[in-house]
Amino acid sequence: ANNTVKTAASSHTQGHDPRRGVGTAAMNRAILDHLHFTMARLPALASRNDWYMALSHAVRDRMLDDWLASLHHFRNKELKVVSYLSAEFLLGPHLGNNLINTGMWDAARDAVESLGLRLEDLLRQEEEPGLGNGGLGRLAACYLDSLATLRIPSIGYGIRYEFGIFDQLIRDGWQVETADKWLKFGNPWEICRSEIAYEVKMGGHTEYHHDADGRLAIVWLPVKVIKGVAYDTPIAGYRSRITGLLRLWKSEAVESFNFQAFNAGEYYHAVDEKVVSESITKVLYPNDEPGVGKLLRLAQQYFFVSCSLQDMIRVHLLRSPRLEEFDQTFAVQMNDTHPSLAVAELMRLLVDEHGLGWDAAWKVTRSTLAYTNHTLLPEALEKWPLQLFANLLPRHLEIVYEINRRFLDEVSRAYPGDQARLARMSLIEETGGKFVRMANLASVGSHAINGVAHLHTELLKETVLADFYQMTPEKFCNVTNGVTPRRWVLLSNPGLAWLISESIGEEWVTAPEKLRELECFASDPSFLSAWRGVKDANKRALAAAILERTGVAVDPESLFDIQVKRIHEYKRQHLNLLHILTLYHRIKRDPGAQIPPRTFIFGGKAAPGYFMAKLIIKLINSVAEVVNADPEVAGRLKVVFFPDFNVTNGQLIYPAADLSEQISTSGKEASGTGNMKFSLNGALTIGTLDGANVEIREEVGEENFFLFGLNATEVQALKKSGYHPGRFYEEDWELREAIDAVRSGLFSHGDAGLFQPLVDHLLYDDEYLALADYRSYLECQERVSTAFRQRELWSVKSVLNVARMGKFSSDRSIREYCEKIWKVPIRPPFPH
Ligand code: CR1
Repeated sequence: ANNTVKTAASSHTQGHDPRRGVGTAAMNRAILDHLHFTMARLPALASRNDWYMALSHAVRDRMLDDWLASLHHFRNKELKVVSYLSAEFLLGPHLGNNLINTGMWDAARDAVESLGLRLEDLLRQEEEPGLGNGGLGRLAACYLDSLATLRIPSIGYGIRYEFGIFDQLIRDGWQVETADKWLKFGNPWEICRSEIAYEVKMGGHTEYHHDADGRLAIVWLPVKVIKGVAYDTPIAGYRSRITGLLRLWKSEAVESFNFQAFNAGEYYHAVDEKVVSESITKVLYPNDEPGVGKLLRLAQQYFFVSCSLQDMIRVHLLRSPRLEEFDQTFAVQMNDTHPSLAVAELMRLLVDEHGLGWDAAWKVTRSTLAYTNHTLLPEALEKWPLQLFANLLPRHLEIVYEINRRFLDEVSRAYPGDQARLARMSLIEETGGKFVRMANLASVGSHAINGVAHLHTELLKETVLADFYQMTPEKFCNVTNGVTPRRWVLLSNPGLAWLISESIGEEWVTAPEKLRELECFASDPSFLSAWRGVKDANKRALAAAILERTGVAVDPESLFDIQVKRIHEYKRQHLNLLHILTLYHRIKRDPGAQIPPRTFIFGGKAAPGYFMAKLIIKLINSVAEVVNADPEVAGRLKVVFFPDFNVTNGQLIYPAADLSEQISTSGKEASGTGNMKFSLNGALTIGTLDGANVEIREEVGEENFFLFGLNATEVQALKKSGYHPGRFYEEDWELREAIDAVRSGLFSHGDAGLFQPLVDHLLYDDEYLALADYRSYLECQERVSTAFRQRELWSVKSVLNVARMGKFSSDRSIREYCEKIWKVPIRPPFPH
């Protein structure tokens, strides 16, 4: 495996500029210099982390020329800057990615080896910045990669959480959360810009005064002012000589000491202020859907939105004094509703602080902002209790009311007498408690609204945003998600990258439509055997990691059937379990059953307060314990829960999959992006017609995709007609057998009560129709098993999947955002 890494990376190292000192000797010198001057260590005493830090600093130094040149673009009046506002950026480790994208891999590896170390070991030293929960945050990170690669001036704005997404441990089969202290050994990739800092007001009340000219002046008198300090991280484009900017805000006290309190002798009280201020950016909320009424979360959202907009206005004023032209300088994308306070904050900054009239401010606000929706789950639509909102943001509430007053006037004019519609579209919900509806605020304040896959956008138009679609259909468009082939193939699957580049050249990395050229290799037996060789090596590497982390030995020859993603009922990890239980029973009943050996691998975190998701993790581990120890299925079935699924582990897992599980209830998964990562790495998909699965199947061909289950229309129809999961249980004896095994205590050392809540949920509610789709899923899995026995044919399908996945590069998504939403010209590719 070591050798593959070397060769694969080597083919992607041309094109660097020798002036920047990226030769091996220069790197060697630079590492030693940083060890000495930055880490203050002698080589003989240096820890692995010291070496990692020294190497990372040497690499960062070499990114600075491009970075400084790129930052210059922000001043160029001709270039519009894309500003991506996101509460989450799930970046994954920087070092390997930066080496790949800048073309310094070989030099770094050789330099490190000349110092008696191994690059692999130093790469493993990095604590990944887990500043996101799942797909939404990882999408933001893929988009930063593509923006830089496509040479589009861009800034990602977000929050520098001191603690990112928790680390997951498994104890006695249960998830246990531990704090993610990712900064404990220092972060060599960020640069603190102490002088780029803004004040953010919170709480208090507003007062109205008439100034000397008789004009109304609105003054917001806050109870608290917090300072946001910029921390900048360079984002290397792939060989583009452009380095994008990720600017994350850390909260601090405006004054570290409250001198009044200090003088009065209350030393501890004086420091309190600092503690409270710093708590704003302390920790990422680990939920993939919002919990209602968390004041600190609203404060986080406001804090980063305000810092970011103040920063953009500063940059704009360097170009032009006219804030009416702000939309010429920036295109601002709101990644879900988390940054949707931008609508009210930009209005406040323009009207209250910079003296624009309301109408001019509204025009520029709308034409600057755009909103991406990432979920249809009604419980995931953000809304803030009105009182809480009023207490933290009194001025913003006034602005929201004014936006709403004018907006509802428009609605009434368009739909006279339609009170129900007014109530639905209002920015304020008034049925049973008052709330501010953030999706409505985002929709009203944006010139463009997009969903993240074709089906999702259509459903958005029909359901959650139907009223907005009817009133302003021209605002709506779709941009199907994508993932970066740099991190997700080149870096994480060097063997496959090498084989592809050997066959069709390297252009696919930035022009993935070129992958189509692989189609003609799908009939070449020696190519197919090399293809299998790569997959087998990846499976062996994953098997070794599984053994190390879980103690379970798995057979790399078996079918690796993998489901990794957040644990959620709509994603239906429990449906996967029902299949496993059925296979288990079939083999026990009939030891001669023709079932090719399978290894079921799960991974994913559950929100700490989501009981049912945590119980599903416990059930996976409990089934694993029984199945893995049963001699009657030995060598035929294995079940593994891979702990702490994150970007680093994903890079090991996606390339090793034979089968990708994308089995959400149709209509519930907005897009999915793991589905793309698997398929791009040669896994075949078993999936429903949900999210981007629909488009993946269209691209790869229906004969290369295992489809099952109800579609979104059928799901809606079944629900409407009254769904009775108990009937499916009664009528399908194998389903009954599987569920009865769980409720019997077989997997809980006889404790029949342990999984009762899950069983009851399935039998009496089953919101996500697992029982309705069970039989179809099982039959589809049989087709998978049959197909897997014909290894040659399976490999052909695997090649065709990769060959036809070009559409799902995040470069294509970013180009679409540029054309449809941001109105930013696509620049010609950088000549390598
Ligand atoms: C969706 O659930 C999608 C990502 C990125 C998630 C997933 O299907 O791929 O967004 N949504 O678009 C989400 O996290 C808060 O909503």
